[in-house]
Amino acid sequence: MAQDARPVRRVIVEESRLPPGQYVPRGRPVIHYGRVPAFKPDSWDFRVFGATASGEEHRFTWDEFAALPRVTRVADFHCVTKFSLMANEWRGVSPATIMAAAPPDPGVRHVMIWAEYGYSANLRMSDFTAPGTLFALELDEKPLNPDRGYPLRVVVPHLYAWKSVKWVRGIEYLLEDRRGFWEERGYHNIGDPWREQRYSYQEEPGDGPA
Ligand SMILES: Nc1nc2c(c(=O)[nH]1)N[C@H]1C(S)=C(S)[C@@H](COP(=O)(O)O)O[C@H]1N2
Ligand SMILES: [Mo]
Repeated sequence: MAQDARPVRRVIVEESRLPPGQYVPRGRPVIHYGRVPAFKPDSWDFRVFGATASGEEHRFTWDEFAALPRVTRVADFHCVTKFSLMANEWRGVSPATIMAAAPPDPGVRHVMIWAEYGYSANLRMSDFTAPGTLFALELDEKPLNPDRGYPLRVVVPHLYAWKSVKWVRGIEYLLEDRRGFWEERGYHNIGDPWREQRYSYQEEPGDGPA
């Protein structure tokens, strides 16, 4: 075990806070819509498409993606159904690394995260590039479990967890905002747990696509 990492982690745990209306459950719930997809490394790819700077799609194979530099982020995780998972140690690829390899057009303001089976979630560029946002390959020093998104998920700790897309296969740069899977089904377009932005009826002008 990496004993020297523990004191650092304990400090961060003490600083984590629970947003309004949330609770810490027993155990660590796993939730998603549909089945857990199989991972096939030979056909797996990660595509960056939509409004890229070059106009071309950029494709990473599994070997290419797995070789990208990784960083660690300790963060909490807030599901809109009100449980929170505190102090998860994620390790993975920073959005900045993806954007450097496949830059967006200067007009891009939003990103759609795409997963297996067509699950999706939209993010403002400012949320995508926020310091906590990560393409996670590991949780608590191990590869993700299949039901937590293996091999790759997004974590956006400062937004409700439906935006933390599991089994990610790509991103689409958007010149105009568009709703993802849950955002189309009554959930808030932004989803800030500190402001309890749970449902689309709470949206104010400017929070969502016209
Ligand atoms: N691809 C995909 N990602 C998903 C979901 C899903 O249904 N499909 N559910 C989201 C929701 S609502 C939550 S709360 C978290 C749950 O993550 P966990 O299973 O690791 O706790 O995953 C999110 N990511
Ligand atoms: Mo959720």
